[in-house]
Amino acid sequence: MRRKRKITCVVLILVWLLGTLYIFWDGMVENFGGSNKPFNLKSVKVEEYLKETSEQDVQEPMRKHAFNIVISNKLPPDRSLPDARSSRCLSHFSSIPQSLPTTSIIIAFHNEARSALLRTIVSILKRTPLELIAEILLIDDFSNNPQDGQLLVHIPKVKLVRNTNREGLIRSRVKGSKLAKGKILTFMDSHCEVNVGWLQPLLQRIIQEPKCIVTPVIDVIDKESFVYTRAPEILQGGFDWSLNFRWEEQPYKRKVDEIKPVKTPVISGSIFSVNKDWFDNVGRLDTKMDIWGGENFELSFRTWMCGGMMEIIPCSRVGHVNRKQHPYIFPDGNVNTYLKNTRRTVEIWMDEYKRFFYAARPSSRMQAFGDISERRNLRVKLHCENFRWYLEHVYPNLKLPVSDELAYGHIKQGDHCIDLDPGQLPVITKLRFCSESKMAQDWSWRRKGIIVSNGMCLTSDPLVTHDYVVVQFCNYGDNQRWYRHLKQIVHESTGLCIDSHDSGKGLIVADCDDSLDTQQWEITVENPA
Ligand code: LR7
Ligand code: MN
Repeated sequence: MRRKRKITCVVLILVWLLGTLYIFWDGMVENFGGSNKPFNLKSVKVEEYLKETSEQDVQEPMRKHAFNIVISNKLPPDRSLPDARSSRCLSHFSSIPQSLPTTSIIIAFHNEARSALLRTIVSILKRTPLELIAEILLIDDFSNNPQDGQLLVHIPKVKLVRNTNREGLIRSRVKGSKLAKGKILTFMDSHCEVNVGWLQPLLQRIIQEPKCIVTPVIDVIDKESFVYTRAPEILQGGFDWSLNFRWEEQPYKRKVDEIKPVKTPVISGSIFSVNKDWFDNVGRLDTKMDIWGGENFELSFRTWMCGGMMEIIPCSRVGHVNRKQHPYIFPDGNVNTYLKNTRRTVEIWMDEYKRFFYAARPSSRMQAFGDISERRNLRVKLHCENFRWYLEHVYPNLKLPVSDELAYGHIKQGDHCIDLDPGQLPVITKLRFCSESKMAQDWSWRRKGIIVSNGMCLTSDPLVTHDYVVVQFCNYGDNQRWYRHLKQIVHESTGLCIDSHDSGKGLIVADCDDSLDTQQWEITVENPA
């Protein structure tokens, strides 16, 4: 009997000790780099806000939100998270200067689960020094129930704007960016949980590099269990030629420093911080894109090509609920919308490399993508580099697809390109000012020797077309085969060279003479790897 009591006593003391230790440790971790004025959950009227879990939700917990709503509703809004950073971030953090700028945190949402949205906000208030938050700007993208946002406005820092129509995530974020008061903008999905000390490393990096768009490591909150799992910090964002986003190893082999910022060719898009002035200057997001998709590529290409950069900051971590389906309706259909947005990106930024996207997704050619002239003008105004520069300098490990092309793109002399007017075949080729958007100037030189634009072949036929270089239906005959000699383009059967000296009339073939400027041709991409 006495022995039993003694054991109970020891067990109780042990439990108490462990409990105290846990609370102490948890508090230490949570407050490290967190708010110096602890956030009080009582200021949020949680019970008023959270909805009862309905019988239908219990039956089909994944149906409404594509994540488990029953589990989400059960978790406390201020749940603790494991500190996912490398331990070396702690010493790094202690050297962060005191004066950091404030940020507006912009959260667009459409019919988000209340428990998930609330947890996003509470996690921010709990793990961020309040003086660094200018505001938490909620953009309600015309959710069915206006109260989803309205009931949150009494929470410290929270402001709400409600769209009067469904605008989609892209226009909603741009709207938020225009209203924002902070020097830095931080965009975030409505089902995230920020981790300890997440914000300071992002802000600090932007102070050092004002044109750098930064993202945290995006940890994974499981859509079924809501378990928080740390993601590896050494990965960069990449893509294949269908423009599917993927995580991949960094290209260099040397030992990676796990707390150093990682340059990334693209960002995933759900969470990022950016200097507001730079964001405004570089063209925010493409507001002609609808609902969801593609905007992270457009932003990434534009940022890199127009003088900025993008990095993943390993000491900053934010969890995001990854899911497989969209839980909301796309008024024009999700495939159409995704393809429209992606085609805009491709047509605005990818120059002659767009051929690889269309080869990977032939059906996308049928998708209308609207007017892109404003975005093209922006590209000119900002003196952006071309896509080839991007591939060489930012994403050298993206392999070009295997193809039978020896060269492709513009065939040019200075700023003039081989071009043609539509008309009855054969059509005489001309030299015109180069233009990225003219399909007729886009040539593909195949291994067989043919040079093709729009399915027509460059042809010289002394008997029929005299000296003129024309385009004709492809017949793969001798008259349609060419080879490269230095910078000249030589007609295989006659040994004559394409020459532009009579450029008013059109391009001709003439005796090859390497000293003539009118026979020197540059091609945008030669011998692709
Ligand atoms: O019409 C809409 N209006 C909105 O306000 C549609 C959506 N939204 C809101 C929505 O409530 C959410 O807060 O926009 C936010 C993003 O929508 P999600 O969560 O449905 O998108 P996602 O997580 O599948 O989206 C990824 O791709 C998007 C492309 O447009 C965005 O860039 C997301 O931020 C991005 N998330 C990730 O990249 C996570 C990592 C993926 C990997 C690998
Ligand atoms: Mn999301």
